[in-house]
Amino acid sequence: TGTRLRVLLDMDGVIADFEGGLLKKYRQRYPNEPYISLEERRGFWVSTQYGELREDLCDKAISIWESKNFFMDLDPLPGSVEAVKEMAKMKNTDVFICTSPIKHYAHCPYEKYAWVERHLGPDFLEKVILTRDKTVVSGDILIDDKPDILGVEPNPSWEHVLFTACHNKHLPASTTQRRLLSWADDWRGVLDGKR
Ligand code: BVP
Repeated sequence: TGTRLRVLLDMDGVIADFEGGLLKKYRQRYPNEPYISLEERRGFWVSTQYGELREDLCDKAISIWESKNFFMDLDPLPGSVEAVKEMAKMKNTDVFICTSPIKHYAHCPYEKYAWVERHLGPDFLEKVILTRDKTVVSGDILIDDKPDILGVEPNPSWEHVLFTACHNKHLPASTTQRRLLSWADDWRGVLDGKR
């Protein structure tokens, strides 16, 4: 067991296309309101950037991901499902999906499980970790598109590998934080670097 590699995979922005799903449903619901294209996205919090565009657009953006079927209907990001399934079959490798549900809990937690079952299969339900604090979860690697992952544990066991997303691709290259550019990038190499 000590020789096994434990990989934690974020869901929104890494496996599931949260940004694409938000923009699509926002434009459907508010066709006459301004929006932020994926090219123009900056900063992790979509709601903050919409609020900067116009004050009332913050709540309008939030209304989209608080709606029923928002999380269920997210498309997988290109190559994610294939990569996750292959990773989970690798020797000496334990894969978990580590995702933060929104606090409006009416739909999101249920739909995250349903999404995993639908796209990754029922066996993956064993691997779902819902937490608002990823620093208390132990692992060797956390692949996540959020640049700053903070919580009560100041020294998490995992190395955070930043998954490139529309909102973080303009950030200056870090000397300390490794990146995975997409699922077409060398994710096997990232894992091998920790074995
Ligand atoms: O479930 C997503 C949506 C929500 O935060 C969660 C991010 O989880 P991880 O990817 O870190 O696991 N979320 C919420 C807001 C604003 C709330 Br007010 C947002 O702007 N972006 C966002 O992703």
